[in-house]
Amino acid sequence: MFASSFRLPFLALVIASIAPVAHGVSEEEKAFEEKLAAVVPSDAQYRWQTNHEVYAFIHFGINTFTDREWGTGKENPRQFAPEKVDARQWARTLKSAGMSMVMVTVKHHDGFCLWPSRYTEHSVKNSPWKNGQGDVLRELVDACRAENLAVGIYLSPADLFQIENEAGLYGDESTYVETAIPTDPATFKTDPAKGRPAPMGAPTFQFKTDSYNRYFLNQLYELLTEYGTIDEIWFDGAHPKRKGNQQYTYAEWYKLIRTLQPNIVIAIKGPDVRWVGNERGIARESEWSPVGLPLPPEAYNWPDMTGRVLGNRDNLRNSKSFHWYPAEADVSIRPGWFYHAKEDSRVKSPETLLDLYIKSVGRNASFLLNVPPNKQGMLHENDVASLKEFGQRLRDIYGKNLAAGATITASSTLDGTSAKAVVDRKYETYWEAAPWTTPVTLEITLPKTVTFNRILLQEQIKRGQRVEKFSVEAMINGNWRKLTEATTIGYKRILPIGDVSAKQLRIRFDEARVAPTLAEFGLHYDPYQAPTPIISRSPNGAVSFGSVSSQWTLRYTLDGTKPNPGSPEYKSSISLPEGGTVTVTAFGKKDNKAGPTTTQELGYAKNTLKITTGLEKGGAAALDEKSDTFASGGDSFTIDLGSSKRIAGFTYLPRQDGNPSGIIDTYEVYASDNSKVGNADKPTKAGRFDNIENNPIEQVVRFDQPVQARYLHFKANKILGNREGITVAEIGVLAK
Ligand code: FUL
Repeated sequence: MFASSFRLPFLALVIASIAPVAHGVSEEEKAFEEKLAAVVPSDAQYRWQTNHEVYAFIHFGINTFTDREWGTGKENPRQFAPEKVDARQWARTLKSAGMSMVMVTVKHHDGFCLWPSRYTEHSVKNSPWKNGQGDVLRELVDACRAENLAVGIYLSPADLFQIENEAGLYGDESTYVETAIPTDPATFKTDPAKGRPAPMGAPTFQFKTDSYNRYFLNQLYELLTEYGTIDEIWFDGAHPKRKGNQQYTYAEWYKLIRTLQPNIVIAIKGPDVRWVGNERGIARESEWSPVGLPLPPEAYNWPDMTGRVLGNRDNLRNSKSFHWYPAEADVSIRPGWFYHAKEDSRVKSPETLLDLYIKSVGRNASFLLNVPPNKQGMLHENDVASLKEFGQRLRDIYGKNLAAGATITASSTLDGTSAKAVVDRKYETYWEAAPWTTPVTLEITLPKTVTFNRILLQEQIKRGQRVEKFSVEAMINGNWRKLTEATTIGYKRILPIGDVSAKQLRIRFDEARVAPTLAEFGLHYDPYQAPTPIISRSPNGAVSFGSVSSQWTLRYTLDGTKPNPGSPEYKSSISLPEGGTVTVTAFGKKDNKAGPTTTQELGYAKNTLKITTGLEKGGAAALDEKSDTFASGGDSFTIDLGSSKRIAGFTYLPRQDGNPSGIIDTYEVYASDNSKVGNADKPTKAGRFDNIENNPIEQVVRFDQPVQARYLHFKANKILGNREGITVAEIGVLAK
């Protein structure tokens, strides 16, 4: 089964010996490189990076019960009604997936609190769960301590309850006054300078602040003084709604947080951990932890950094200051962040999770994987099964280093460091080349020939992040062959390649800031690689499944159930003019073991639909079954089905190029036999695509009941950005 030699499409023979190149670096550039190499993590960041690679997000709250992604703030606490909250089951499962921390949404944008805060009635206190005596955070903290897991907290700065309710504090235009934290809840509004007794030994604070920030600071105080050590706090930047020009007094928040929990990291809207820039769990190919800022860090308010390139030399040249700002890649195990029963069959497979592990942890980011509990307050069995298998495979693949026992020689070594350090399994120790000696090579001779398909490298981040360009070669049949090349390493880099068998390897560092450094080198083998089936469809309705290798069979169903080894085998494209729910699973030919599954809801064949009004620019692109093209224009559009047909709902794929402009946020849809919408018509469906800006996935909307109509009229009441009108990558009309 193991390939005896190397197979990659882009084989390149590399010159067998490397001639030393004079390093013509100007003094000015040297000084710049030294400055960049000196950007290093704080103690808290170092602790976080070295302890937390894969960890969990738990999105749980009112939305779990209303089946939404973003709430409204107008919910009733009585809607929070889990049958039980089995935090022990969450913690055990997450532990089995190899996770080290659990971060829970104690307050999401809707404002409902999962702990009994003294400063609001909009919390578990007034829910039927445990007759108002429960505290989700307490249960989670206890469960995590029992499983030796760290705890993180997501506290949403946006707060719809405080916006919508009459006595709400958010945007109430109150004045900034002397405030004691913790404030006496009885005099919160009348005498905020009056404090309440602090828990034993806890510091107290004096701030000058308005009522919403007072509320927020007091909640932070409760969370950071009553639940033991908290490792990470997460401030999201999203704002479903704004009011009264409410500002956040970040400097006060950070001061309170750092004083109460000196080892914590402040993530996203904070200086310690950077949002990777998407909600797909994927870091950049070149992910730099040192970034440049236009202001000194103390004066900065940490906007999202979503650019394709961050932190390379040219990007940093004009920066006012430099800052260690490592990336965290977040994604949900399901399409949404909160639990929705309809997504039970769309749980990411262990293969997909392993792939995301490489694209996050293996690209110098951490992997924050969301697993949402259901209405029972439990993790669903599909999520549990996938997580357990993921954890098992992580241990199998990365638990053992096939490069152990190797002999290493370096072409240049800084005094006091040693090439041996890269296989000593101690992250603290490292090898480093002498300054300005690139290209530098590390030659690795293994005790015996091994087969591998994952190459792992780690820089010692106390030395900053330095490597800018490197390649890995193997001696194959007497010649050095390049296996792969990349730019950054950072805390960890994993490079996936095809199977290679070799005994001698060479890492060639071509470019680095001052000098390359390496703490660990590993070779690993992933025997599980299974293809994730890709569903594609042509405009005439023919459906085909891609991504099969000869070792896998694809089997499918059309009724929403999971394929089994008896389901029909895919041989050639299937004609589905009316669409339906298509589910495909890859099965290993040898053992019939199920691999990843993909599922998609398809509507009428796109060539039976026509855009008759709106989307003036490239209207056909909305119906071309290509996700990378999009149509745009206007604030409404009409689809003609040709004749009156059954319509069960629609699908909307927002533009996929990373630019949110024109994405529909709030809509009305009218199904009608008239080619125009009349004034008296009522929408068949109206709503908001929650969180579509950050997570622009396909939206599937079903009508309350199927209708019979020839036209579907879409009206956007709110779109994101606003330069080119509505944008639509794909629109579909569901028959079933
Ligand atoms: C986003 C939020 O708006 C989502 O609801 C979710 O919490 C995600 C992790 O962050 O920006």
